[in-house]
Amino acid sequence: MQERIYQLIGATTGWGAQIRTCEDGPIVLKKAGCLEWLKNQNIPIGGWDILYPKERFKEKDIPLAEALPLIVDFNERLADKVFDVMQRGHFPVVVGGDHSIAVGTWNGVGCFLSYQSPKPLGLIWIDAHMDAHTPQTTPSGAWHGMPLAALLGYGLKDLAEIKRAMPILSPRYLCLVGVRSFEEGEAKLLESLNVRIYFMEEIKKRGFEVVLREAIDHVAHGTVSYGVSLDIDVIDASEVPGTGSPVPGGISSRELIQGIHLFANDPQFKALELVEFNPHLDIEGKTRKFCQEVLTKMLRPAPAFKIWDGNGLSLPFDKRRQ
Ligand SMILES: [Mn+2]
Repeated sequence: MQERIYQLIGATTGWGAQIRTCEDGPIVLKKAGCLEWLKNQNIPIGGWDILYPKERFKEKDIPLAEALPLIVDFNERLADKVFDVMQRGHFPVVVGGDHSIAVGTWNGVGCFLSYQSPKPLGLIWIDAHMDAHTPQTTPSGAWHGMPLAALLGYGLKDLAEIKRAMPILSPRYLCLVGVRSFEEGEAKLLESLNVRIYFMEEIKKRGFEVVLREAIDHVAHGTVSYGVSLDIDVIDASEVPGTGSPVPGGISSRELIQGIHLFANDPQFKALELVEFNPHLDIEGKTRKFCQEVLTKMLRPAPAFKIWDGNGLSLPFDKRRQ
C-alpha cells in the first residue's frame, strides 16, 4: 500500500459557534504535544499548519449576525489550503474550530477531486446534530448549524458557492451518523433530498460498527473517494466535557474508537475533519486526549520494513533511522 503523508491544518475559528472559545482547540492540541505523539506512533506527518481568521475572538468580539464575512473569508482560505495539500499528494486532516469550517474543508477536497474524476465526492458526517439549517430555518442563527445545507447548495450563496456554483455534495453520497438533536426545518431539507440518516436509535439497535460499515459502503461506491467530518459531540455528553453543544444519549467513546479503525486502511478514504473541541470547557484534558486518540486511530502508521542491518539483525526501518 502506498504510504500516506498526513498534513494537519489547525482551523482556529469559533465564529460559527455560540461559544467562540473553541477557536483555541487546534492550538491547545498542538501545544500539548499531539504532533510528537502522532509521530511517535509512526504516523507520517508532513506538518501542522495553523490557519487564523482575520479577527480572533480573543481580541475582539463580534455579534453572530456580523460574523458572516469572517466565516466566508476563512472558509475561502481553508478551501485553498486543503486544495493545495491534496495537490502535493498529501492527506488533509483539518482540526477545528467550530463546524462551520466544513464549508472550507469540503470545498477544497471536492474541487481537487473534481479534477481527478467526474464522479461525486462521498461524505460521512458523524455528529449529534444535522447542521443542515439555512438562514430561514435556523432558530439560533449560529453558522455552525448550517454547513451541510451550504455544501448541498442551499442557504446563503456566500457560503454555498464559496469556490464554485455547483454544489460540492450530492445527497445520494452523503450519510449522517449519530443524529439525536435537530430542528424541523433542517430535517425537512435532508428528508426532501433523501439523505441517509443513521439516528441514534438505529445505532443503539444495530451497533455503531455495523452502521459505520454500511455508511462506508454507501459513500465509497460510485464516488471518486470519500471523506469523514467528525464532530466530537456525537459522543455522549457525559464523556466529552470539552465541547460547546453537548447532547446526552450519544455513542460511547469506546464504541467510536473501536469502530473508526475501519478508516485507517481504506484507500477510498481521502480527507478527515475533526471539529468542536473547546479546551476552555474541558476537564483535566479529557476531551483533548480523546481527540488525540481519534486521530491516532484514523490515521495509518507507516509500514515498519524489516531490513538487513549488516550485523545479522533485522530491525524495523524506523528504529534504524533514529
Ligand atoms: Mn456539527
